[in-house]
Amino acid sequence: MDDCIFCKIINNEIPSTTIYEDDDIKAFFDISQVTPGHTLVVPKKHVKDIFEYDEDLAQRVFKKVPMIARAIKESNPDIIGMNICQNNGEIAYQSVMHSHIHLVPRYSKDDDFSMHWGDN
Ligand code: DGP
Repeated sequence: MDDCIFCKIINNEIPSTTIYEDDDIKAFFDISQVTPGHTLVVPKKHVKDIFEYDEDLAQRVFKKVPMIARAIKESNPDIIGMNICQNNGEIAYQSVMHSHIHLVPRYSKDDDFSMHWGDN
């Protein structure tokens, strides 16, 4: 998709801090870090939202999420939990119309960030 910012990141036309990549997905830091390490898992195939996945794509994308979540958690002993969320449709606050899964690490001292997922 020509005007899709995540397609451009996948094609390396726009830089990103990528923590994992394979044939099916790219995982990179969200530009607006809710907490440090906030990562987006993005299918390389352009699908708008959860309603456009077929079963094969869903299996190939979502099965990678636990592995990436573990890698993020293991990167910092202060990470003791994680919010995993996907917004689908403008009504659900999806702002980039290329499907993605948010992985938001939660820290033992999370009050320091004064961030509560869903407050904004
Ligand atoms: P959502 O609101 O669920 O559609 O989340 C979209 C996220 O995408 C939002 O948290 C900010 C992030 N984002 C938007 N543009 C860029 C970008 O150019 N680079 C990166 N890394 N993240 C972006």
